[in-house]
Amino acid sequence: MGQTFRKLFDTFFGNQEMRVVMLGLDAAGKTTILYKLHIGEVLSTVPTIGFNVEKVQYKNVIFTVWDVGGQEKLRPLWRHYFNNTDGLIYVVDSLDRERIGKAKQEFQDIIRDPFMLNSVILVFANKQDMVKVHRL
Ligand SMILES: Nc1nc2c(ncn2[C@@H]2O[C@H](COP(=O)(O)OP(=O)(O)OP(=O)(O)O)[C@@H](O)[C@H]2O)c(=O)[nH]1
Ligand SMILES: [Mg+2]
Repeated sequence: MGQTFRKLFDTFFGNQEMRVVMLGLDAAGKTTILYKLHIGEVLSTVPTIGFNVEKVQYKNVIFTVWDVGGQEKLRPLWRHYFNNTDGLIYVVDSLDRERIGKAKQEFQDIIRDPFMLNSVILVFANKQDMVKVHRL
């Protein structure tokens, strides 16, 4: 009885874990977002070769967030991060009009992958501060 209750309690109130992968073209702002989520600050970044991974807790959910380098030569490696992914954050540089078609194509390739079919998706239109500056 005690154990059953414990299991029920964990299901509703215990920490849940979710694996999230953050993708997008190079310089979209993935690493900046990761560290803003993780430590609450905007750090200066360098292009990611490989990946960064951090745990971020929100209420009773612990998100393991994988931030993968977005340079063209690194994109074929993205698919190695798809298995067991609960969520995709796809980051787009809102100012990068020239590459919006490329960003769309890469996004479609990701969401068509069989490993991503059950993944929750967030498309994050980043650099909104600069969009406002450009409108002035
Ligand atoms: N103005 C502005 N600049 C941003 C924003 N987010 C990121 N940046 C800048 O954009 C540049 C690239 O940011 P990163 O976070 O390194 O980009 P990334 O997507 O991780 O790039 P890769 O690692 O190459 O895939 C940096 O100079 C950031 O400071 C934003 O919301 N507004
Ligand atoms: Mg990066």
